[in-house]
Amino acid sequence: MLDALRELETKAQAELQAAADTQALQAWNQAYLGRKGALAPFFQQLRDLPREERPLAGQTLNQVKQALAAALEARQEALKAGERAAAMVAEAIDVTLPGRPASIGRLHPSTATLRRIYAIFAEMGFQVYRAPDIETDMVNFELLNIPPHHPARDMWDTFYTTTEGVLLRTHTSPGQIRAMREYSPEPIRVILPGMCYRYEQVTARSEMMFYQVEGLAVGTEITMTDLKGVMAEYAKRMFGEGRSMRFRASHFPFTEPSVEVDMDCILCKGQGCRVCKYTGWLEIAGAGMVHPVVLRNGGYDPDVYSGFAFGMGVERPAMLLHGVNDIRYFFGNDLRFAQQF
Ligand code: 2NL
Repeated sequence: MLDALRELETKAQAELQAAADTQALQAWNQAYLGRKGALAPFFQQLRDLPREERPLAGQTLNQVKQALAAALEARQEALKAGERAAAMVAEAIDVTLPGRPASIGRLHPSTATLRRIYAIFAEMGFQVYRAPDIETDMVNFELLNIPPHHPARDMWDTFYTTTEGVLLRTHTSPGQIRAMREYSPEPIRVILPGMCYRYEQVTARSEMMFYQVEGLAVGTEITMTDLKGVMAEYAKRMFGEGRSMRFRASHFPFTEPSVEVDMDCILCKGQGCRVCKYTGWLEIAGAGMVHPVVLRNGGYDPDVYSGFAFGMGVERPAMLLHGVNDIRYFFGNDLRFAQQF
């Protein structure tokens, strides 16, 4: 029996060293140490041995069993260490590689254009005034000399809230009323940027939401030549030297007289092309001298004070400068558009 045991141990040890993964180790454990393993019959045989042979045989049997169990544990540890070492090599990270740069984004094309406009007017002494997008009918229309049922309201139809008389502003002009009321009787020079809303068929040329910038100067010595100089300076700074200007008579309820401000077409230099509809001129703003009624609504005595005002879109100059032919790109949320700026 002792010889058979020794032989079994040698065989088991050899097989154990050959076992290459945890599965093989488990199989080995069952084959030798398990309840139905190769060692079990020896315990059976022990009982049948003559009394005097039993102690030595029992001792040896236990030694072999313990030796095999210890060898299994050692082999398990060795395998695990090997797996760890392999993983260290396979999953190694080069901590000296440079990191991936974080994407910091960029300004929306409308925002970038707005900021250029701020900078130009800031140098002419205009400060930026902010006003709410949600307005009252009173400030959006009535104080701007547009009474209920005035035909001009058709042009400025908008979105209404469920609260009577509260709506989304159709222009930034109501903010100018707020600026005048805050500063009168001090003279002011402000520009007022912001989103405006119109109940409008959306096309390549008109959106139902768009940015607008309005300018307003109120003081005791302000004339239409100031308006013309400011518009000419803006056109030059925004679109380049050598711009010519023209004023065409127009009408707004809140200015008198009112004009449309044109500059020579920057694409064809006044020769006539598709962009200027073969007129040689591009409209860049609506403007005029502040109507006396509006001056009074803002808190200024029209017999003492005068002022000029202008209003212009923001997407339009961006389209001209960057050759964009459809205003819907601006709020279409397509990054491929925004990333070109
Ligand atoms: C346009 C025309 C304009 C104004 C806006 C204004 C504001 C006050 C008083 C007088 Cl508080 N005028 N704003 C004046 C003339 C034209 O905008 O075509 N905008 C896109």
